[in-house]
Formats: sequence, C-alpha cells, structure tokens
Amino acid sequence: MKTDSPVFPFQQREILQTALPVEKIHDQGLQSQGCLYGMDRGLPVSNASKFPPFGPLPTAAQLAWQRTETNLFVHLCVNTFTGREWGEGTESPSIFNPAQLDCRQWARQAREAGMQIGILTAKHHDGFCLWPSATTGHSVKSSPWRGGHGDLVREFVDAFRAEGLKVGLYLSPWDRHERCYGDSPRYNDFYCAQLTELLTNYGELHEVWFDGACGEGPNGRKQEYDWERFFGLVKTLQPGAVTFGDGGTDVRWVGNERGFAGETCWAALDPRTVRFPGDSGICQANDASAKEELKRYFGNGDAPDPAGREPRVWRPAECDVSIRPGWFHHPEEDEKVRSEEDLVDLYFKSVGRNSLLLLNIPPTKEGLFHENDVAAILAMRRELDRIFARNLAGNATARANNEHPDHRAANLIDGQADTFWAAQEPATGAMIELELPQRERISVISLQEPVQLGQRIAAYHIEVEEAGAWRTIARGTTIGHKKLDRFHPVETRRLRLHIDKALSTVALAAVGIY
Ligand code: FUL
Repeated sequence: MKTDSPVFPFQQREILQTALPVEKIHDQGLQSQGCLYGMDRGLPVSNASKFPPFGPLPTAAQLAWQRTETNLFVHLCVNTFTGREWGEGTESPSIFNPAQLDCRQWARQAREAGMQIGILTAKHHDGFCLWPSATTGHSVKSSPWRGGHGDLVREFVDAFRAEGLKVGLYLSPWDRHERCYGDSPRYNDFYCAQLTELLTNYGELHEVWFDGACGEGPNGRKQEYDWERFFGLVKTLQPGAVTFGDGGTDVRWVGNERGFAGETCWAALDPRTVRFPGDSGICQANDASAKEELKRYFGNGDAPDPAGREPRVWRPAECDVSIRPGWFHHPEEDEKVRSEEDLVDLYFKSVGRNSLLLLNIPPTKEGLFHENDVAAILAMRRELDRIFARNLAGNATARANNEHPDHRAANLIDGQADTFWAAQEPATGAMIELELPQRERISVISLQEPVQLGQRIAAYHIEVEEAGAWRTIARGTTIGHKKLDRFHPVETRRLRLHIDKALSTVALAAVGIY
C-alpha cells in the first residue's frame, strides 16, 4: 500500500476538493487547532529543545485524548423504546421512560473495564434531547421519566465524574424533528444554542462528537451546517475538549464502524481531502467508489511530507464500534453481544494501530446495561490485564547501533512515556537490540513513538534469536502512539527491532515485551 502520499487517485481528489481552499482554512486559524508546528504547547517533552520535532504535532488535548485508549459510547434515546436505529423525529416523548435508570451502574462498569471517557448521545438524529433544553419541548421534560423533571445529561456527567472518569457529549447535527432544520441560518442558530447549553452547563468536557450521518434523500431538507461556528464554539467554551468529526477537526473518523484502523495509520491528514473541517466529503462524493476510497483513506491517513510541501494536520483516528449489531439496545440482540475474544481483537486493531477504541454499550429500556454486555467488557479487561501483566522489557538491557547522547536506548525501557531514544541526526534507519535476563516465552510486542514530537516511522521489522539464528516475527509500517504486534508464542532471550524507514531522524519512546 502506498503510504507516503495521499491514497486518492488525482481525479477523485478533485471531486473531493475543498469547498474552502486550504489557505482559507489557514487564514481562519482553524488549522492551528490541530497542527501547530512548535514546542511551546504545554506538551510533555524531555529535552525538547535539543531534539527537533517533525511534521504536524498534537495539541495537549489531542495527546491526552489519545492516551486514554479505551472509551465508552452510550446510545440511548427514543429508539431504545421503538426498536429503531434511526428515529423519525415524530416519536412522542411519552414513550421515553427508563424507569430504573442508573448512570452510576454504567460508570462503575466502564471504570472496571478500564475505560476513561464516557460519551453520551445527548441528542440523536430523532431530535429528542436527554436534557431539558430551553430550545425545544422535544426533550426529557415532556416525558414521564422522573416526572418530567429529569436531566439525563446531568446524571450522566455526575456519575462518570464520581467514578473518576472523564465525559464527552454527542449532539447530532442531523435533526429529523426540528422544523427549522433545512432553513440553514435558523437551524445553525438553533443547533448552536443547544451546543452552548451542553458546553456551558455540564462542567468540563473532554470530547464533543459531531456525527456526519445524514439520511436526507433527494427531496429532503438540505441543511448547510456552519461547521466553522460549531467547532469555534467548542474551542471557545471547552478548550480542553477534542472535537470528533468525519474529517476532524481534532479527531477523525476511522472510516468504518467495525472498530479497526488501517494497518498503516498516520495521525496526520491532508486537510484538502475534507472540504472543510467537520465535513467528510462523503455526503458530496456521489460516486460509490469515491466514498469507499475516502473511507479507506480515513483508516490510513497521510504521511507527513518531509519536504513540507504538502499540507498536513494532526487528526488521529478514532474507532467507534458497538458491542452489538445495533447502536441502540434491542432485546433480540442480547445474544449477539461481541465475545471477549472479539473485543480483545478490536483492541489490538484500534489501540494497537495508533488509534483509539470507542466502544458503544446501549442501555436497556429500564436504563441499565444488560448483563451480557457487562460480562463481555469485564472479560475483555481481564484478558488485556493478563496479556499485559508483566512487561519483560523492564528487566532487559537495550542497546542501539546509533544513539543520541541525550536520548539513550535505556529510555525505551524506563517505563516513562515522555522519555525516548533517538538516533543521531539525520539517521532515518537504526537498530535496537534487547536482551532479557533469561529465555522467555513471548507473544506480543508493543512499540510507541514520542508523538509529541510528531510521527515519523514508516517501516520496521522485529527479529528474535532462536538457536543462534535471527528470525523475523513481525513486520509493520507506522507506529505512532502505539503499535501492537501479536504472533505465535516464541521462546527467546534476544530481540532486534529494525527501523527500516523513517521520514525524519528516528525516535522511539517505549518497547514492551509480553
Ligand atoms: C452513525 C449514526 O447514524 C449511528 O446511529 C450512530 O450514532 C453512529 C455512532 O454514528 O453515523
């Protein structure tokens, strides 16, 4: 696969060309939300001044977000009571009554499963609001739940924070209930008023999720979203939150809802591919193959251009996926919950491919997580804890064939996320040898780049010594925040990591051996 240039053939790129020219995006300062070059950004970097960053860099919020690794999505709305996946917008609020709702149950299970951010659908496409919004009567205040005095967003954020978790909110731009939808300026005002309520009344948010889905047919109401205004509101009112949208601005969709990133996964993206921040181009790409191409592209991202000619922004991929076939709870799917093995596999294909796993668990009509879902996430966590229980690299010695005097190979195994090994400039290839005190059986290797200085590794392979000979056990392309390689267990004492290609001087933060 081509990884050093955009994966689009030129003509398809033309179709998806930006409505706002890229210079305009720069002028409007939007690019600076995700891709400043420079070190003065509050990022944790040791000896930063002595080692040059490369390409676009994460903001502090993007870096903190990526380090959360596994997060929880919660889909609840009128669909939970109608059995649908997309509501029509005509549902009566009187059907919404999750009588035993207990957000503390969700939060406790999420914490036990190792999740760090909980994201709730405050409003899905049907327009029903889980908080008593002043903008509409189509909300919990018109429902029998808590006698019409409830605020589910409030209960959610309080419960998650009480369990030590962070929170995020999803507010669907597509609204099938609201009558002014399609009257673009009016609906944009309406949407911004809802967004402002969520951004100002519920304390600190860590992620705001803008869903790109829109099922309006050819005769539907055509709404022109004011994305710039939406993203601007978040930046002003919740500067510590990342914004998720198909193409960004801070976090991009991975291009599928099956929970995996591309094997090659750059955190960077060419901002011209998305017509403007928040717009995937998918709605506009009417040719099916162009849509598929775009989705694949989101899984891979774009390599930074060492010559600096191609514009790139830092927009790591998020893998959103449901634990069941649907996003909402349907009792007939209670036996179709993903298995522990499947969830662990998703972890390796999302977190283990420089992405992040956002796993959806839909509460039942009663307002509780179903026991099958709870059992599955707890089993997943137990298995991950078992796999990663002991990092054998902690007792190893590390030697590199090329070592920067300030960034020694020993930094790879010191257990510190912010220290790193680097080669003497300008080496774009290098080799590290790790020696364990005795032979060990191993089946997983974890690699991490110091992404606060950019993402640069493009190809590597790992060898183990067996009976005096070296055998390749894994090969990969990108690493980024984290790359996990799983292989048939081998017994060895010595391993070699060859960085075969990097776009700038090689640097690596950590090696884990399990
Ligand atoms: C999609 C939506 O249409 C689904 O209902 C769900 O919310 C998923 C996370 O995003 O675009």
